[in-house]
Amino acid sequence: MRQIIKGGTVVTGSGSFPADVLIEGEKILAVGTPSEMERLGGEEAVAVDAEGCLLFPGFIDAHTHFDLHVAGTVTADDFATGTKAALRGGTTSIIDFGTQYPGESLAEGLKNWHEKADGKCSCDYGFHMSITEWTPSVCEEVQDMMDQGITSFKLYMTYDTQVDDETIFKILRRLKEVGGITGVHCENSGMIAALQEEAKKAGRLGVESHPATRPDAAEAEAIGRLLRLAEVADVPVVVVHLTCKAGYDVIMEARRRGQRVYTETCPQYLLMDDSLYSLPGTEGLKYVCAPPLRKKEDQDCLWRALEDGTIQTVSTDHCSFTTGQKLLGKDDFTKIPGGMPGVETRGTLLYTFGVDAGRISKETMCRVLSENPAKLYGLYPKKGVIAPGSDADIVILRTGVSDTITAADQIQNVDYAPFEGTKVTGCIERVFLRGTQAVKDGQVVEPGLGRFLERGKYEL
Ligand code: DUC
Ligand code: ZN
Repeated sequence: MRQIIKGGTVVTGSGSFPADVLIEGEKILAVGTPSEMERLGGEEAVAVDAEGCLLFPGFIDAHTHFDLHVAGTVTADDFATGTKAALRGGTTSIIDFGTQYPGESLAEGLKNWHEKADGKCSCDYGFHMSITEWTPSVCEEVQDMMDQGITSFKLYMTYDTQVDDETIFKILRRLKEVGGITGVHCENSGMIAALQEEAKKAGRLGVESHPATRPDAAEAEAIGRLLRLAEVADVPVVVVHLTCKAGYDVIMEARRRGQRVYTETCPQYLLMDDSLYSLPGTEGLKYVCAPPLRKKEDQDCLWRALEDGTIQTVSTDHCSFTTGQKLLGKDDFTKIPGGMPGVETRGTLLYTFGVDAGRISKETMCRVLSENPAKLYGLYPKKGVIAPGSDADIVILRTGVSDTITAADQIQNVDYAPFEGTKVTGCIERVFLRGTQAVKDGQVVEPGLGRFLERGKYEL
């Protein structure tokens, strides 16, 4: 079947222009003026009106945690609800974190994640693999992962999934051999453990102790250590969910030494600050994530870095828990399951508070949500660009509207919305997933079409 999206403005990472988009089956056939489309037989195609709208390549969220066991509970969103919510928010591909649980091989971890996801997804999906135990056989398996489309990995410097410096270095060396890349959760776990012990001894068990025991220095120190390890191992790395200026400065210093460092941040770190942990009652628990929310100055730094290209991607770190689950830690802040929902609102938030507010251009929005993650995670140019031959993953975003984010209206399987009551000025009107109009008038009309992503090596 042929379809034509008419009258919109096509946004790319390097410029925007009015154009019609002709789709044949799952692919984009042509992008051009109405007369060019006519020459290609666009007249006979099913027309979709996008007059006055921006057309973005389907957004890619390279940081989700669906169906993950955390702190004695399981995330509220599984792959069914999570990817449906993602799709509604304009995200046509997610990359979740498959995890090697204690005693498992990477193959077992991957098998578990396929079982959780296969047949349930509403958008395309892939996995990074979190390596938590390093043995000679795991070292061998890294190549098998690469061969199966798992071309990116994840390491934690904190939590019970953490790996020590020697292990990080060995893994980085191995990734250099196979051409893989890893994202790293950077926080100094020893400093955090000692601060948590102090807070508990002093009876400071409330949620305010969460940011106090995970200071920005803990993040900056771990970033610095990682980057020195990566310098000697001679490989690029990805610093995931950067929250603060202190960490940003360390990354810039490494780049000045000549290192290749990729950086991701998330909407919550751009738009929320640590005053939320002082809300009355148990409200503050909803905003517990790690690293924690920071200060206004940190947000300003992150926004500037997005626009000047020194931060390359915005993902969500979607890791959702209901308010009931959050209450597991009401008497002890170390027991609050960490993470927030966000997969449904990333695009409209970035448009409203980024593009419409004049902080970033729409081309930057395209780069950080689509083009750069596609390149970094081996999906480009199949994904990440509206161009002939690419998958017809297209977001039709209507601007100049007024909408309000509410929990009552969301697909995310959570009874609260972190951005409850926030007014947005753009809405995701339609979303095409490989040529199928899967979202119409803001509602998912074709769920369950997600397919496992074929990924190559990083190319950013
Ligand atoms: N941070 C969170 O808050 N939750 C899940 C994982 C992470 O890094
Ligand atoms: Zn995460």
